[in-house]
Amino acid sequence: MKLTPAQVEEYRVRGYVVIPNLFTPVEIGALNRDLDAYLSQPRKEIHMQRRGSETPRLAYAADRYSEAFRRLVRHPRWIEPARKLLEDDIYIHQLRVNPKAPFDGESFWWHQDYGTWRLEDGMPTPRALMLGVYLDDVTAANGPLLVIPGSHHHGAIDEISPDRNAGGYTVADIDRPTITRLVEEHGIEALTFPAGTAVFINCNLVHASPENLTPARRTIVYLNANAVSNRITKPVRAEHHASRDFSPLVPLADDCLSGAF
Ligand SMILES: O=C(O)CCC(=O)C(=O)O
Repeated sequence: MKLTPAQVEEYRVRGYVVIPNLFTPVEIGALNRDLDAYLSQPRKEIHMQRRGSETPRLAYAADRYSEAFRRLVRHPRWIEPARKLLEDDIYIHQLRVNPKAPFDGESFWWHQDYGTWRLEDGMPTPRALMLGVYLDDVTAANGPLLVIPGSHHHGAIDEISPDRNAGGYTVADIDRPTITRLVEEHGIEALTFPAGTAVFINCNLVHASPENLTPARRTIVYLNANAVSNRITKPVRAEHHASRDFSPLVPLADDCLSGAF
């Protein structure tokens, strides 16, 4: 899969580009089957909504336990475009599933993912991206990803209060005056798309998401890729938050997720 010049330009200008139907229903089905099994396991990589809760908020490193996710990480349909956008070979800094739970899936405050990676992991520059792959239909009601288009042009924002109690990981929450200024300048868009959609997102794009008020799960998996020349300098967090495997991803065949395995 090759991005067109117009898609690359859209990513540069708006900070994200949406690729409809990047993955087929069969491929999404394979991922969802493994995800159900993974989420039912007691794993240290699965963070609950809050202490005492049994509702998963974020599940990291599904590729350690699932062949489908292992193949997704090595899928050529996203590796080629990600290499193009980052102008380098890439490795996975972090693989994170957000299975926003029916009725109970809570919100995420406005932040940049690079805010955390810079602060916690010593990632030198924002030559990293998030690929959001929609495993469910994402609607206005089930807690869609909200983005401030163009906000990545403001660079890494310093007006943050790192929330280190956000269930075992850190979210670099941005303050209200800054969000107000950014929204006045750029507006807000809700990224509502069907399952199978993928969105390449600049790691400095300011984003948030509201709670899921519906009876169905809203799952997005984020493949957070870093340029190999931009490896982290402060490898102190757990490996599932900040990988130490900096070897370039080698793509598998295009049918790796759709055939028998
Ligand atoms: O998937 C979502 O609802 C947003 C999650 C998010 O912003 C994050 O995990 O950084």
